Amino acid sequence: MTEEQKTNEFEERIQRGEKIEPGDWMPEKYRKQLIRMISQHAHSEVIGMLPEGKWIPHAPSLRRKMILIAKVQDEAGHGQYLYHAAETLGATREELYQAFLDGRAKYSSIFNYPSMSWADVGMIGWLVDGAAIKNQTMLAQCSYGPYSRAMVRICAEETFHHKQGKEMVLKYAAGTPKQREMVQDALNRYWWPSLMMLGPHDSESTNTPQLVKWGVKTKTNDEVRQEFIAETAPELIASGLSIPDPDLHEDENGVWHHGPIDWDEFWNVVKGNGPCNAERLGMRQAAHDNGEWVRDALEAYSEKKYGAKAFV
Ligand code: BYC
Repeated sequence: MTEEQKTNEFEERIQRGEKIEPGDWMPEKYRKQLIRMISQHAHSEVIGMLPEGKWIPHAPSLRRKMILIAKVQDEAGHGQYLYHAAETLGATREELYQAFLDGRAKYSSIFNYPSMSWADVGMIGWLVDGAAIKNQTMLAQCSYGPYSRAMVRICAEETFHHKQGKEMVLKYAAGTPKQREMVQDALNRYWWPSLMMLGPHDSESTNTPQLVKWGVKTKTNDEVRQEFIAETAPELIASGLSIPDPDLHEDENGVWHHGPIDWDEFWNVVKGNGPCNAERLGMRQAAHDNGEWVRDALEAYSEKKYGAKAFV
């Protein structure tokens, strides 16, 4: 079959709703797009442990500490499933991770904002995990089998993360004046970056048309953002907190409208100039360097015992 015939057959499979599996023929662009997206997603999960992980020693109770440790551990697990999914496309973990450490690969903009108080932990759970679930529920329908299956499990776990965040914020919103002030401040800082994390406006989203055509995404960035606002805004308003957007309102048809998003800020963060880009990558690099002896020891053990390289 010619390349064109193979591509037609591939696209017909996608239109029939079939999953594409690792050994199947796929256009090179499809493979590259998936490696890009899945590895960026994996890096986001790994770097996403930092803003919340920082607060583990400061948790106000053992219950909150246990929940937060479990959440952060889940993010490490998500990174692992996702690196595995990317490996099924022929990429190696080492090359993907190196691109991340070198700053050549992107990761989610949201993790380049600081977590400045304990209330941020709750707000990240409600807003960041909430936005992530909206995007990832869509990706669970993705045409690539391993990614879509990873998303089903990840979404189940993210749902717990989302609920713990909402529970925390609602409690503090109804708590002491200081607690209320802390969650309001967290909302003021995290609202806009949470809208931005769902990707640029559709007119700037260069990858969406191809990804939608190949069933990787089933919705555009703006569609997912709209769903997120429609679900989250009424609940936040009901909690008595104030969303930092004077233009935000629901029209008579139940459609939510928001004020202008500062896309200059978004692109600045994506380009590496956000408030925490350097700190986050520096911490990942240090953790990677500190773990070198573990990787070396595993490799030496595996070489000796099995005569083969261990994948760590
Ligand atoms: N940050 O054409 P577009 C989590 C880039 S982690 C940085 O719309 P696409 C969690 C984009 O890569 C959640 N860069 O892209 C973890 C592209 O540049 P390249 C992370 C961004 O791929 C711990 C360019 O802008 N979720 O849940 O169609 C604790 C043009 O964009 C961002 C995922 O990674 C951004 N926010 O759509 C708590 C999900 N947005 O690569 C929670 C998987 C865009 O062409 N990824 N860019 O040089 C996706 O669904 C899609 O990649 C996106 C962007 C919707 C994010």
